[in-house]
Amino acid sequence: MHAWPASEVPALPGQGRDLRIHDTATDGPVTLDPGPVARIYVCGITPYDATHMGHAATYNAFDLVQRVWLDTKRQVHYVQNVTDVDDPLLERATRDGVDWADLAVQETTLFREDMTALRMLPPQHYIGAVEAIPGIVPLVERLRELGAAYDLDGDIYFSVDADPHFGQVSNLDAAAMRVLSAERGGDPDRPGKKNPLDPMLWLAAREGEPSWDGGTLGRGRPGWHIECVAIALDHLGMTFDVQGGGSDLAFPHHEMGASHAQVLTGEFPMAKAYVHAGMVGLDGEKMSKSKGNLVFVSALRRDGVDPAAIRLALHSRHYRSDWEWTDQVLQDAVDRLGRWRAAVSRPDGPSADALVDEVREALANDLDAPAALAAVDRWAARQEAEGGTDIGAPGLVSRTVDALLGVAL
Ligand code: 5CA
Ligand code: ZN
Repeated sequence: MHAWPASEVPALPGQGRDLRIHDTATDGPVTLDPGPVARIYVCGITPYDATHMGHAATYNAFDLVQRVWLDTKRQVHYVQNVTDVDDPLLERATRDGVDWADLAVQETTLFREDMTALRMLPPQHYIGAVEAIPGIVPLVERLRELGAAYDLDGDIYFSVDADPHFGQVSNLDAAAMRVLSAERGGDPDRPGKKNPLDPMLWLAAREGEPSWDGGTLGRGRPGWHIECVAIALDHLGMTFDVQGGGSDLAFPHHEMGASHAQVLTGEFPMAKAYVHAGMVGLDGEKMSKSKGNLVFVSALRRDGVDPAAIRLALHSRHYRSDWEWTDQVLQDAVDRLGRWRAAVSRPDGPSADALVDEVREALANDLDAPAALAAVDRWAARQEAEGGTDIGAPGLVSRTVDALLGVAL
């Protein structure tokens, strides 16, 4: 499918910094050294109830990853999926009495509009699960040939015991994995499974649900994890730089995906860093489609909130922390945007050469966007208090904020 239009990223003077980022698998920082083309896969939405502030915060983090790389004059090869067929989407369509495919199209369209308004860089490949099915089927067949998949009443499961590295993304014990599996789309209690954690690769066609021709697999539809693996391997290959998503994807989704890919290719690891954003909450609970406690980007836009202010609000919390969306978070961002715009609209100001380095340094240090905001705040405060004579400074600040933070002043 098509993605959304890219906003331009201005080039900055001087040298960009290599990204040091927290990797869930090693539970520590890694300094990534991608080649001339950095490769990143970010899990996309399941298209219903998009785009809430939790989604936006997660995509914001991975937009920053790309901006840091682009600032080092690398190209970025970015792939994102859309889970446009899966249990939660079908359940929502049934609940609301709408066609599941129409719901997916409508919500994906809204997501594109929100991403465009927020100036999030688009993926080069934006791929739906449905369009990936022809690539998924041979992978499941291959896993069966390798003895890493088995049939259970027509459904096909992946055997987690086939991967010697299973468990090395999330580093959880078996009991914790079992709990999360049940909570997040797995079926650990289904009788007949070899290992309760084994995830579904291919679901045999069910009455009243969409299904596709799966060749030797029979009619059915793909499991969730193999969807992302097929798309990632097809467009990025193995051992790409970053696999990204919210922290709720570390297990089972990224754990299972890594195992599928590692068994399929015999290579390890699938990604050099597994990067996870914290969960955004509202009124003390994780913002989630199933709970319905959602603040939508589109609703704020309709209320006349400047998307640049939404973007600054997202930057105001570190991507790895769990945080609460409140009206005050947004109000602070609106105020900050006003101060920054006033500061750059003057014909001259204090030198901004050091500021470029401070913002670069902050973002290269595990995407410390709050520190980057603080650096710009200091420049804006100096501008307001004493001004300056550097006629290039306001423009340089604008370009820095645009290139590295995705905010047009
Ligand atoms: N389609 C799958 C990934 S393949 C999926 O998880 N879709 S989603 O629509 O449920 O979530 C899309 C992204 O937003 C995921 O990375 C998820 O971790 C993230 N996300 C969902 N809720 C929140 C939240 N409250 N805070 C932060 N990120 C969230
Ligand atoms: Zn995914």
